[in-house]
Amino acid sequence: RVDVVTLGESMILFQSYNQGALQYEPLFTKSLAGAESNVAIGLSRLGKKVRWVGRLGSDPFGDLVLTTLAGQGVDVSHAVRDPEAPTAVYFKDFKRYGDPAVYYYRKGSAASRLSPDMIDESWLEDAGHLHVTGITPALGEHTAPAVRKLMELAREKGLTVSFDPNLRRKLWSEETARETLLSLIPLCDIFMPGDEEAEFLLGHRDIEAYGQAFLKMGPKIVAMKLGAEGSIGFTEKASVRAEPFKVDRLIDTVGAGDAFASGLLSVLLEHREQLTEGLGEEVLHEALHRANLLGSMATQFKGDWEGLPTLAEVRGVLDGEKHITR
Ligand code: KDG
Repeated sequence: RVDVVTLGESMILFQSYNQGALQYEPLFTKSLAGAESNVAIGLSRLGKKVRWVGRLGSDPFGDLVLTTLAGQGVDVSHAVRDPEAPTAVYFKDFKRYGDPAVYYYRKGSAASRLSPDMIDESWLEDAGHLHVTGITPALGEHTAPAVRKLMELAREKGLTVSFDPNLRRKLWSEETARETLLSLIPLCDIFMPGDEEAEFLLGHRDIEAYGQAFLKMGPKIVAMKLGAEGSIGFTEKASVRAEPFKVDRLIDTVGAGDAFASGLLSVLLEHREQLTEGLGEEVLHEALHRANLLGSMATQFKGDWEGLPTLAEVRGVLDGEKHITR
């Protein structure tokens, strides 16, 4: 049984070794990145069975994506190789203040060539849940209908679906982004925007009102990230706030939202029956609390997912369970 299937583009990430300005940095470290594979790794470390599906070039970087994910316990047996297009790469430019800037080299990549006719039912075999993000629809001419088709198929097959809008303004126009992201919200059960993404989608600033506005579109749960303020969750019956965790050394914010998604889903999927019948406030709080912890942990390590915890480490922090370190 597979707990979660996710579809997305995974790339090779180059980060400056000394965290200096990109153009003057002579040394780079090479790693894996991609919002959906970050979630896959996060969930796998928390003990869930996860399948990552995506298109990669028939090149060494495609091999590296697969071996890294497989090494993290993620099932990559349904990944597709494209002999005619490359695996994408991207660079992270650390800034003295604020979020790192990212530079993508992904136009024409294998993943950007995804189209609805390539969606394969077998990707969802034996699975309970599908997780997708708003990055994939932005990648190519036919990727948005492809994501829509997979979400529809998942619903038909009785899977629950989560959707993180992951707005990436560098990938598409604001108008297309807004229209496409809004059109996919009705196809998910769990919607997880950040407050700025909510403002972008709804066109006004009112955090308390966002929950009901999105719930009206179809999802059963809205889990909203508030950055350093923690998070807030909404169901038809309740709104629940979860406090943030202290971040001692803020190093890299990229990947924090994916860490949040892993923490959230790892709890919610333990209560799958409640996802459709109505989620209790306690479970929602526990999910947001763990999601906040993972988000804060991700920001304290260089790299998108390297700092993500195992279930034992999460229990160590949250329940004070002793974790022997030496
Ligand atoms: O959420 C982290 C992602 O932004 C990063 O891994 C790269 O997938 C990526 C993207 O498209 O921005």
